[in-house]
Amino acid sequence: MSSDKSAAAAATAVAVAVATLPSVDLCKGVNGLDKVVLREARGSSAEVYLYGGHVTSWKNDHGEELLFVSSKAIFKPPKAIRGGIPICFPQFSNVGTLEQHGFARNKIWTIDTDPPPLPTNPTSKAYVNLILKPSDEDLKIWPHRFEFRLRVALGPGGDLMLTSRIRNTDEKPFSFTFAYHTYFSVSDISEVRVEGLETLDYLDNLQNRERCTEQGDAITFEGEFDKIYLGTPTKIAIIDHEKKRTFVIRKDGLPDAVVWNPWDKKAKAMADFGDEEYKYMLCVESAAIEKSITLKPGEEWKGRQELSAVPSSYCSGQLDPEKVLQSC
Ligand code: TA6
Repeated sequence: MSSDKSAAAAATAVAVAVATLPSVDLCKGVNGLDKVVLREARGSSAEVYLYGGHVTSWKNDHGEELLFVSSKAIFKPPKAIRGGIPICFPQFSNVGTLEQHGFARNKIWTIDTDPPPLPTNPTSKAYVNLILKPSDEDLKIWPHRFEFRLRVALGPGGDLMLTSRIRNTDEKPFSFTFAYHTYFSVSDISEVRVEGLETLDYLDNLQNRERCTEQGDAITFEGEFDKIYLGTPTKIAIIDHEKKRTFVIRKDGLPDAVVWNPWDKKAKAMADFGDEEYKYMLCVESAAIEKSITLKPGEEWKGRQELSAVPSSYCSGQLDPEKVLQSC
């Protein structure tokens, strides 16, 4: 085929591809695990593995990766994928008798072809619905029947929305704790500030969950950090000065927020995490931990998180996340 013809064919292929954006593609990922790729017309994208209902990539319309996934992450059940957005359910951390962070993050989810309607942002066409139900094996570990519906959606502006709906399909009530354990990619952890958690009470995971009160300034990082902030505002901002980027987290039905960085020693102790990688990630997790959620038979809970990445020309001096939000 002459070069003119092949150039024409390539152009047509792109035109067709662009014409079919936004798009949702089911394909094979690492180790042949099924994943869904969401693409938006302006170029942003996201990837969700059916293994764990786990978002492993969120890119802006410049193709820049906004989430951290370790170069040593293991994409092989039953090990949870190190990075992206693991889902902690029905238990956060070791707050209970189950395995750390519960079992949802190491189960194979399925595509939900007929989900009940969910009032969403009509402009978001790039989304996928996943569902998790307990197997007989799971019921031996956690004897409660449930339906966990997860919608992952990419907005036209590149925002990433995760909406969880958990329904009690059993004959008796059950309680759970929950977190979107989001790993944000940052340029240099010592150059990052978190806004919106000032003066709040928190449980310090490094001090036997002792209850303390945060000081009045933005949070910065100079060592291992592992705190559960209680009753936070619905908006939190992560300001990455070096990248002139602000992540804005909006959350609903998730009163708490966990902030975690393992720093050097913990980093070395984790086999699926690079020794220096603690410098390039920060977990800020929308969560429901302090008060567990109890569902009676037939009841449903909803927990939603919306992530935006905005240029933060307003960072310096403009430390009020509200102003940052108004500006984006
Ligand atoms: O969310 C913070 C935390 O509970 C930390 O205490 C640390 O254990 C982290 O999660 C990672 O947990 P994982 O089980 O994924 O190694």
